[in-house]
Amino acid sequence: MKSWTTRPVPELPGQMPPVTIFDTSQGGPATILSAPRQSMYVCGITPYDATHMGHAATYLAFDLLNRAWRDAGSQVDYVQNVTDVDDPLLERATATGQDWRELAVDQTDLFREDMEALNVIAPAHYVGAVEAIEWIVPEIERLLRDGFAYRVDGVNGEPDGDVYYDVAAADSQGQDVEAWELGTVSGLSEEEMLPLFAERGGDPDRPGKRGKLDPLLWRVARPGEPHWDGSSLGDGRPGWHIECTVIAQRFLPSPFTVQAGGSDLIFPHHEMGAGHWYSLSGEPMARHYAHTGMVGLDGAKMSKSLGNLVLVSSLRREGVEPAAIRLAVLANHYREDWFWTGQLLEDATRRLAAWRRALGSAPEGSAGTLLATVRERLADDLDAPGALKAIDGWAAKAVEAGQTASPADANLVSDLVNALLGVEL
Ligand code: 5CA
Ligand code: ZN
Repeated sequence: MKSWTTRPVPELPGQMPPVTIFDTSQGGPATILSAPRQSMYVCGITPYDATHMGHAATYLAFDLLNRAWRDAGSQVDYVQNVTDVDDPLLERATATGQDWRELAVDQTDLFREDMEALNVIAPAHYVGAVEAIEWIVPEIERLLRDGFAYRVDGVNGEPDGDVYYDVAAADSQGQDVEAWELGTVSGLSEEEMLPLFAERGGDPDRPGKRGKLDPLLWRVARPGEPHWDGSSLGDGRPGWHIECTVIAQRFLPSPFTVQAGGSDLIFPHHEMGAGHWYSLSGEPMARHYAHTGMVGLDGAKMSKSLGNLVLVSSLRREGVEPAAIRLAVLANHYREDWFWTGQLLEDATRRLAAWRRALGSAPEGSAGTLLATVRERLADDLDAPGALKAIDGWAAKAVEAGQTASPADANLVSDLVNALLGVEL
């Protein structure tokens, strides 16, 4: 599927130190080894509604990592999916009487526009679930052959043949530190997993399953549901976790550097994806697993199902400058859960104006120190709020200094804010 256009990223003198990031599977900070190539998969949208501030915050957080790696001189292999067929999308299309394909295309187009407006570096591979089905089918067949998956008979008029992942068969029970076992990514106990599994698309009580936490790999065709040729699996459509696993596997090395998304994806999505990957390859999926906090509005998680949304596209239509939206989001640390407010946007707009004003009186020799501080803040678990404060400090001093404008320093500050934070002054 087509990606979006990346705006030019200025080159800076010197380079970013190695980045430390909070790794969910390690339960603490981990330093990402420097390497000529880094690779990242960020779970993409399910396109049944427009991009809200929560989605934006997740993609902006990992855009900082992408920018940090590039500044460290690495090439970044970045892949993102679009879950362009799944239950919530089909349910929304049925409820509104729209064709599900049209809904997905419209919302994906809008997402690309939002990402471009927010100056998010585009993934090299932006891949839809539908276009990945032909790659997914043979992988599910392989899981069946290797004893990591099984077919379930239908009850109550349901068709036979849905395929599930056999968690117990795949769980290597600590035989090798690199191997996957249930809990490798999330660190959760089975008691903690069960309610999350049911809440987040799983079907713990489906009759015929071997284990309650076994996730769906292939759903055979039901009347009125879209379906594709599944070869020996029969017509149907893929489960959610195998979708991301196979797309990542197709375009990224094994293991790749960072598997990323919102904290709502830690379990079951990234847990099961890592299991699928290990069962298919005998290697860990990713070196690190990184997750953003949840953004809320008026006391609840912002979500399409609750309908409490602030949309990037609505703010843009109201004439809000995308750079201000970007700064409003970056004023929060990516791992925190936080609430969107109008105040955040007002503060960001003021901050943007203050930074722009300060460029006119950039003190001679001030930009190099600021560059080092911003790099140091971002290398420390993507501390964007700390980076913003450092730039505020610089701007306040510049305004105090008054007349001593240095165009070279102004240029470097403008370049570093653009290259590292994605904000054009
Ligand atoms: N298509 C799947 C991932 S494969 C999905 O979760 N789609 S989504 O549209 O629901 O979310 C897209 C991305 O935004 C995911 O990485 C998700 O973790 C993140 N996300 C969703 N809601 C929020 C929120 N309120 N705050 C922060 N991130 C969020
Ligand atoms: Zn995903």
